Amino acid sequence: MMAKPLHICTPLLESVPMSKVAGCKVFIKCDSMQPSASFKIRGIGHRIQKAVQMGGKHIICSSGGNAGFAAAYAARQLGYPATIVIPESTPDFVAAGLRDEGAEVIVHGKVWDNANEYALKLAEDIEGSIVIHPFDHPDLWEGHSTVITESANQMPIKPAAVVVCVGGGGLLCGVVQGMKKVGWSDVPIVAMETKGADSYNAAVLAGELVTLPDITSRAKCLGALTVCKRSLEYSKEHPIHSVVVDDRDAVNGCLRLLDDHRILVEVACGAALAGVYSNVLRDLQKEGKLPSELKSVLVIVCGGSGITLQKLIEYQASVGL
Ligand code: PLV
Repeated sequence: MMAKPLHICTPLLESVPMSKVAGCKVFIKCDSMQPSASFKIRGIGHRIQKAVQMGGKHIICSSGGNAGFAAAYAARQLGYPATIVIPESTPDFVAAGLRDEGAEVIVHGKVWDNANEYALKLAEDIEGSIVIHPFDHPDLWEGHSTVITESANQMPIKPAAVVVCVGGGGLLCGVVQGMKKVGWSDVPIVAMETKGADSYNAAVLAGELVTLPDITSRAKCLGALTVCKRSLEYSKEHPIHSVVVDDRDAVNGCLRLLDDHRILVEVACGAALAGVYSNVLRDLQKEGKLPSELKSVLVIVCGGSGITLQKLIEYQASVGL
């Protein structure tokens, strides 16, 4: 029997301000309320519970921050040591938060991909260690799928589209799988990224995995140089519209959500919010990619710990808002 999940059931709210912008009912799934501040605990929690059942004794996780937060939280809850490897782009206050969760923190490399190489090497020297990948593992996707199965129970009507952001594609894989489970396989997904972290869009356009030369977006948690293979395969099995916005749109999404709902999220999450606030849905409707009338839309508010009010104000100034 599987142990009790480490994630919580988060609120699903009808957003009146966002509905006004989109011209249809917008529901937000508030995964920023998770104990680790993002959806990540769903998949990471499930993956770690299974891994320790199989004999894992020490959790190692390479992360832009949030997968690490989830791993550190899960390890502490389950009573195992955790080592989290983060790149230099992860803010210091996130590293401090990880240490407060009881994890050992190692800063290595410029972007997540460098931190991941280091984590894999580290694992060779720690007996009983298990390396938790932040976006590429079937157990992780299984855990992430609960964001949809839960939403399906909470939504008064079936959505006409689901909006979600894409980093390495783990959340996207979980969303597709969850949608399969609840009979939403016909519902299009709008997969949002920022310019400079658009590895999914590059892969979809090329029809094969593409490795970006660098991550230049402020949305560092969308910053996987290459997405997971499964996410690209799903682009051929499920209706998915890949959309890239500017950092300005993503930061604007964060600012608007804060004013509209008093919820503070990372720029990574702001990319998904731009789906509504930057009229991406309306543009897709105009292009005939989404039905001209949408009854309702579900937006996954994935959250993120790498943000403070001060940092958001700095981002606001730096993008000229
Ligand atoms: N962040 C990963 C990868 O970073 C991490 O290690 O935390 N929204 C937030 C707030 C996130 O933290 C992430 C992933 C995503 C969205 C994207 O999820 P994914 O990677 O499953 O597509 C480099």
